Amino acid sequence: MTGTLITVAPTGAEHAKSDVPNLPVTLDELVAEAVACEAAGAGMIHVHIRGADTQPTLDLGRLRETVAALRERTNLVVQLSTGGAVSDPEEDRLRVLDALPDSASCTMGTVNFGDDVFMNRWEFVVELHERMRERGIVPEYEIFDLGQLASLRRLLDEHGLPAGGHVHVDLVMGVPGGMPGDTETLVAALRAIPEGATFSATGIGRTSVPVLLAALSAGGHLRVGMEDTVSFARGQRVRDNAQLVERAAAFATLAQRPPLPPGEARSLLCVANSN
Ligand code: KMH
Ligand code: ZN
Repeated sequence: MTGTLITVAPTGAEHAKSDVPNLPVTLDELVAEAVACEAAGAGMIHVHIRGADTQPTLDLGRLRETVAALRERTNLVVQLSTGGAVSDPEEDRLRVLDALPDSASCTMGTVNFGDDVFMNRWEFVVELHERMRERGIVPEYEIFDLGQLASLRRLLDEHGLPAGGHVHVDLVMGVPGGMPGDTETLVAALRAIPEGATFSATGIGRTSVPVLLAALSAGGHLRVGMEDTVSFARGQRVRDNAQLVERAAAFATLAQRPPLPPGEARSLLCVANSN
């Protein structure tokens, strides 16, 4: 069994800087967190960016600048979110790919998302998949509910393998409206994952640690970060993203599957070397 890929998702699109003052929202804050997270054991970074007003943005110039800065200061696999915020239009989400990251997220279906709806129409998902392959960008298929794994199989059957030829799935568990973040659901998801695929998992909020332990025990990889949880333990706010990566790395090491450095993360995901 290989080591553990730890992906850090440091910012997300949901938390407000006013509520979470240590959320990295400027480019300098993001790069500093990325450097610290790489030192703590992260191999990949899942990036949402913010504008000068601290609100989520998909501005292409800023995205390009962010990819360049992360490549200059870290060796992390740089994954841009094409999910954005629930209010982002499809054309803006597709344009993210023109920033040419190593990897990008591709959510496999529409899901209720708290009080909102995270829209991912079938034709849109196919367009993301095709455009990523044209650009040599390796997708991470984001799964918020079990039926989305059937959609992933359909996508691969009808439209072929992604860039790099390897399929990597991220189970995003515990979103209100999506699948619960527990061991039973993770095991059910594993039955439906395409053969030969690797997977990581993350649990939102208080499901973070249970999902981490379940994923590790099932041979999976891990995603952690303030996009998914801003609470480290009951009554204790997260110090920074590196604190979450350190904890994941410690659990992975105890499980005899230490963190994969970025070079090995690239091999696992079949991401070409960009540095
Ligand atoms: N912010 C969520 C609406 C992704 O990054 O691809 C979507 C999301 C998934 O975070
Ligand atoms: Zn995201």
